[in-house]
Amino acid sequence: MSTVAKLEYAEAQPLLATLPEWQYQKDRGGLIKRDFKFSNFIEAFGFMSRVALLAEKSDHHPEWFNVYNRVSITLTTHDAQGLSMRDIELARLIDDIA
Ligand code: H2B
Repeated sequence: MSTVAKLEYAEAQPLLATLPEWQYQKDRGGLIKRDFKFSNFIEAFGFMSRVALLAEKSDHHPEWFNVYNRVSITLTTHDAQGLSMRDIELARLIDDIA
């Protein structure tokens, strides 16, 4: 099992300031969430497909919930039991796609 450094809130804060669309929650050691709304299911699923390819490439995977045109994404690192740089990096890539 790989070891990934957990970001404490104080370390995460300046990084989170660069991701204003993401909400930090201290649950499960730290996580970030963002909600998306698209015009229809195909748009939402297309977005999810693009995120899935990036996630697989970096071996870091989102937790998400989709209903029709809405997608809610939670990013946290199980291997770190909280937020890590992997979540920050994936959030940036997701923002670029959205
Ligand atoms: N995704 C997320 N979000 N957190 C992890 O700790 C994680 C992951 N670990 N994707 C990866 C896969 C790990 O399980 C594999 C074995 O590299």
